[in-house]
Amino acid sequence: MTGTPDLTLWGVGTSRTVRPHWAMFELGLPYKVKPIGPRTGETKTEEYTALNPRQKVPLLQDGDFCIGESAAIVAYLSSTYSSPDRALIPTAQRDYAAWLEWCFFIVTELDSTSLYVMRRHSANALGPIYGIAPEVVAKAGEYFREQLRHVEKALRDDRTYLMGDHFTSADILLTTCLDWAIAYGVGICDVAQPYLERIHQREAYQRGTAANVPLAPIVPVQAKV
Ligand SMILES: N[C@@H](CCC(=O)N[C@@H](CS)C(=O)NCC(=O)O)C(=O)O
Repeated sequence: MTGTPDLTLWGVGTSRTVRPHWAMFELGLPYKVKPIGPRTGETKTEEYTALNPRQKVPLLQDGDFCIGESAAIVAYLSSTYSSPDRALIPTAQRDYAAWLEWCFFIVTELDSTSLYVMRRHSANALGPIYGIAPEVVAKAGEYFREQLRHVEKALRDDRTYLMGDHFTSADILLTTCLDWAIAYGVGICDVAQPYLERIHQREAYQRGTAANVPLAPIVPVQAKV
């Protein structure tokens, strides 16, 4: 890749939007931010819908190319803009496959099937829209803890990062889920604590989370997310 990329990232304020912000800082990429928030109506405008018919954040524009889905954006940035000094993705074929396995595991088992289900059905989150269901919330929390055993096993081998000594974008996805779980009061496994502390000290994490803060508090104006 030659020249300075023309990157614009849409979306702030959620556990999904923080992922690409953080990846930008890990990769040392300059980018513009369109700080639109969820449930504000800003994802439903004509301009935004033309870019992202799914009307969700985050969304990345790289020149005339658009890509949505936080994990896909992070994977795209990792494969397009990693350099020998700053690489967020393994290159050896089997390491790449293992990285992919972690990424899918995190976004399906930890995010969509567990934490997002909790968010969807909690009285103090999206429950008023999708249905308040305390039993579902409790079961989803239990499921999260159960799935976390796989992470626990991986980190127990004295690994600095999920895949060993090398920080990859799978760590970005995992950390956002662990932060999210803590915010929801779901306990995380003991070995994840020092892991999280290590990651929280990364400058790119701190800058990415700062960049993800909305300019003004998000005021929901519509029903669906
Ligand atoms: N799987 C998607 C989920 C994106 C998503 O659901 N975004 C929500 C906020 S977390 C959204 O933009 N909802 C539309 C809206 O609220 O206007 C991803 O990881 O990017």
